[in-house]
Amino acid sequence: MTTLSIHQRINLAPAQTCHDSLADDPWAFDAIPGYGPGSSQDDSVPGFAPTNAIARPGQLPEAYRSMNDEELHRRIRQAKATLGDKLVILGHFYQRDEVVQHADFVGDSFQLANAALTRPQAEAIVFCGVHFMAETADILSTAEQKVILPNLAAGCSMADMADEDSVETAWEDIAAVYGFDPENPKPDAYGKLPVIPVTYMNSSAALKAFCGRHGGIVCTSSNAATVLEWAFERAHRVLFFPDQHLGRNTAKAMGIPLEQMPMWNPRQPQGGNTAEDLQHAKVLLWHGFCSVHRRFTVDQIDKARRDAPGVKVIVHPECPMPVVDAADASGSTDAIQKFVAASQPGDVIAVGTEINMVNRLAAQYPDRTIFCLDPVICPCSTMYRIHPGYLAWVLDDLVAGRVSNQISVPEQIAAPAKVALDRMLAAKPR
Ligand code: CIZ
Repeated sequence: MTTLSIHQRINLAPAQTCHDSLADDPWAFDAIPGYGPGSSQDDSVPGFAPTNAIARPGQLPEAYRSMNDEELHRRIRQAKATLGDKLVILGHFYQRDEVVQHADFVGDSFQLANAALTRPQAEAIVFCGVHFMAETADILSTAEQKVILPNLAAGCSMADMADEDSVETAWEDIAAVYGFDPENPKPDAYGKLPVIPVTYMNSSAALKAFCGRHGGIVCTSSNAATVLEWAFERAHRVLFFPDQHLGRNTAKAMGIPLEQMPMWNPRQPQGGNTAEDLQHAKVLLWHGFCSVHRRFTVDQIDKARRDAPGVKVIVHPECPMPVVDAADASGSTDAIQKFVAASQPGDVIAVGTEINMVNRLAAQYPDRTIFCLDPVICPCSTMYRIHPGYLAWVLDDLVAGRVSNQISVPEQIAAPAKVALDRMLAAKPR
């Protein structure tokens, strides 16, 4: 009988990809309203709201589409050298390596927005991430700094699952259920509000502003529990959007029973719930999800444990609850990074998050066996839309004194959004 090595068993070099056109350059599909090949390719794109970046087609000049990789990277390096400290390039953990190699900082959305604050002399912040991340960087940066998203079609399907109109409508329905004025909820005799809105960082600036205006707050995947505690000190319940899984996993870990976290479906009366359910509810969960993280399954974890006994499994809290429950640990991208850094040479670690980050960790720690739980290569399709061609183009334009693809959040949205972001910063674990 042939004995397979651990590498053969866990299939470290998966050949299958989730979409044939993954090898295509993004401009092949940029003009089509959709998320492009990758994890969210089957998600439907919502209406053409002004904050919906995906609705805007890519405008990459033809010259950059036909340039070879060597020329693109040469141009990027040259523009960086010319612009010096007037430029800072931010690369998200989920971004492809061809782009990340040029980043001054690599991290999660919030770390990157904060990293930009350490470069006040940078006149241009080029965010190699997705639309909501560039918006947050714009809100937190100075008025003089310009935030650039190299490809305006790089949206986020999860963020798009909660649009401002649906949330406003849901808020009015929720106010009717709990009997409060949606514009001016009042605390009861216990000093608590009926409901507080909490939005995940992965949401449009308009929804962060909604939270700012309605006594609410923003959370990231690394501080969601602290933020929920903050909210429960001030309110009886929380409306959590857009990611149902982060909301459910976090509230469950805090001891809230599942029956007290109904889903709120904005298309159904009372969100699809009975009056009794709603009276007992602690967390009303929006029906959004991340298309990358919902691909992870308990079967994949079982297989990893069979193939690699002793494997440590860590998954992102945007994964469905049974997956988080079956893993050894769960945490944000930063927590995953720290988990791997704290492991020992020889350890085997299966990770449930985006493939670019997992592959980068595997390359960073060659003395450990690090692999993605999902055997199919299926990157975040919206991050994928940032290609070196777009980076070279926006940088060449900067050198020529032009600002292309600027993300500028209007003041009437930025100000209340910052209120909700500042509340998050002020919230401390008990
Ligand atoms: O906030 C981010 O960057 C995302 C998308 C997730 C995380 O866990 O950091």
